[in-house]
This record gives sequence, structure tokens and C-alpha cells, in this order.
Amino acid sequence: MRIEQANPFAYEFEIRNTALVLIDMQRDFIEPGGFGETLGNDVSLLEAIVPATQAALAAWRKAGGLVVHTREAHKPDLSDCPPVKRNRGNPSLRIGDEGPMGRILVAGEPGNQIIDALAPIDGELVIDKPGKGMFYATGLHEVLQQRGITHLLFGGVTTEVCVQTSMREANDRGYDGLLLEDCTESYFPAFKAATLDMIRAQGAIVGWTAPSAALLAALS
Ligand code: C5J
Repeated sequence: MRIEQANPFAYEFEIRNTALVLIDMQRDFIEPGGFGETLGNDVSLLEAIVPATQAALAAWRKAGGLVVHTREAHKPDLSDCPPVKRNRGNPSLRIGDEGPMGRILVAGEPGNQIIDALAPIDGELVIDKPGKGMFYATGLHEVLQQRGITHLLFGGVTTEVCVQTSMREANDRGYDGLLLEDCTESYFPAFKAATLDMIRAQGAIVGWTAPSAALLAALS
């Protein structure tokens, strides 16, 4: 397969060696009334990518490709949450505190679930990650290697934090990554734009970007 419209140049992949990775599409970041909104963020920006992400997920499932969902999630006793992550700054709610949808960034809480529109189905990987990047303390690299995965298509939130960190981690581990431009979003549009530019700069120094329509066209 070849995505001709990818930036900065065409991206080639085989479905059997490629996974679609959706980063942290969890209720607390995306739904009105969740943690993201309590921080003063406009979550409608993030909600807007759901239809395109749903379409990409449906097409990828139909093609038979591997799907990986991640959640930014800590153990209930917070033993995997470094104190600096919990204590930094002066937020109204800290990790582990009771928020509008249960304890913030704690596994098993309602706000920590993937939104219904993108809910995982049988056979898909669901990775709880205590860091921003999807490889830190998750064992995911070994799982992907066992499955022969060499290429990763990315969507999810937020572009400049967990998505970019995961793409950079993937790049360092030897994966070719492509970020679906309309399947990722930030609470700060300028940060999204800068991240897309950074990823594909200097001859795809981190990876590629492409509109999801280009993936759908390649799969059709
Ligand atoms: C993610 C965050 N998922 N922004 N987390 O990007 O803290």
C-alpha cells in the first residue's frame, strides 16, 4: 500500500505489518463534564475529530489490521505515578483525586474508559500507560515485535503530548510512523500545527502525516 499524499513524501506500508494506534481517546479528555473541561479546556475541539477517527477505525478493522488503543492510566494505589507527575503545578484536581467522572487518570474509573464511539472490540490491544509515551513501562514494543509490526498509523489526543511522545518513542525503536492529521487534536490549535510540522520536518525526522481520507483511499 502507498499513501501518495503523505507528507513530506509517500508512505508505504503493508497491512499485516502495520497497527493503527489510537492514543488516549478517553472520556476524561474528550467528553464535556470530564477532567479536560475542569481544567478550562474547550473539549469541543477534541470531540470534533471523533467522526474522522471512527471512519479510519472502521476502515482499518474492515481491512483486518491490528488496532491498539491506549489510555493514560495509573494503578489505584498510584504506585506507578511518579510524585513529580502528581505534584507539579497548581491544578484544581490532581491525579488520583475524585473528579467529575471518578478518580483522575486511574484505571477502571468511568472517565478513564475509551469513548463509546471508539470502544475497543475483541482482538484489539488496550494498553494502560503510566507515562505520556506508549512504550514506557508497558511492554508494548515486545508485543508489537512478536506480531511483526514495523509500521504504525497514529491518531488520538493530545497531539503535542501523548501522541507526539509516542511517535518519537516509536521512531527511536525503529517503526515508521504516520500521524493521521484529522484524527488528532490538541486543546491548543497552534501546538497541533507545530507538532505536525515538527514530525515531518527534515525529511520525516520523526515520521509522516497525512489526511485520513488518503488512508481510506488506499484501503478502498
Ligand atoms: C495526553 C496529556 N494524553 N495531555 N495527556 O496527551 O496530559
